[in-house]
Amino acid sequence: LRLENRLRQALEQGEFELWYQPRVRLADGCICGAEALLRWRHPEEGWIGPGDFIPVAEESGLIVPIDQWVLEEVCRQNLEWQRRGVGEIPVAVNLSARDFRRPDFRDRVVRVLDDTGIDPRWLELELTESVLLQHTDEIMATLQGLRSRGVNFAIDDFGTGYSSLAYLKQLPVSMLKVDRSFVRDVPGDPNDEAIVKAVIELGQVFGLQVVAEGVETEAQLQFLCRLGCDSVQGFHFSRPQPAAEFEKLLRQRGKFA
Ligand code: G
Ligand code: G
Ligand code: MN
Ligand code: NA
Repeated sequence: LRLENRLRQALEQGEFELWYQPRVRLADGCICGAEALLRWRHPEEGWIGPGDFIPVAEESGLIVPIDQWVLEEVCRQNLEWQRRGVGEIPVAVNLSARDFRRPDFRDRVVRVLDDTGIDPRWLELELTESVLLQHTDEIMATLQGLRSRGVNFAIDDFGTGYSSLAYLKQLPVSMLKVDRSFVRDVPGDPNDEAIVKAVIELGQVFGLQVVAEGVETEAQLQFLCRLGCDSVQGFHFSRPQPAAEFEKLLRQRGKFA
């Protein structure tokens, strides 16, 4: 079976699962958010990560129904955590450029919000800079429409694409996520140190939260604290976890000391 057909079947048969990685606020060490990351539980091959199937899903357009499922599942799961008193945190969803280019994208997100009844402040949508390269007016209207409903946006992998400062000023985004390629060699690499510092300052100038990704060491953490980064994600705190494991983390270690 071609991968494309197999992916369609995987969606129909419920073989996708979301794992959650905490985002930790540096001011107090609390878990202040999570990012949902897609995994495929393949009956024969075991867990398959998004790197191995997202490109085909994007090419074929299947990413649209897959990400629709992701949005619904994230809202459902987050509401369940809220109802059971586990905690209230915003959960971020990764979206592809193709999602944003669909004319019905905004209506579909609004429908998920209305159907689940979740407060939109608990949903964050991650977009990459590639989203902004085409159909800028339409994309801007979509972002503004959802922002006016209370949905927050983050620019993912920030620094690796083509963000112009002119866009950044106009875009209704509230968060920049520093790509982990820039975090890997700090402290130490003077270029990466300068880039991370510049993104944090950019965030401060534009009133945007800055999240550093891929934090694996105490030295990276200290460096980011010193520069005034708002929050971090990375293996130093936690790998992405299945929902039940993430729930334990939220209950037991709502705080990383
Ligand atoms: O989980 P991992 O680090 O392997 O993710 C690799 C890439 O897959 C990341 O760039 C991430 O943005 C993307 N990705 C993960 N989950 C989803 C998803 O639900 N939808 C889309 N469109 N991309 C995702
Ligand atoms: O592009 P995006 O930022 O959505 O990618 C998230 C990916 O980064 C996920 O596949 C996740 O598993 C991975 N990731 C998260 N934290 C770390 C980390 O500390 N180190 C490395 N190498 N990868 C990480
Ligand atoms: Mn992401
Ligand atoms: Na990223």
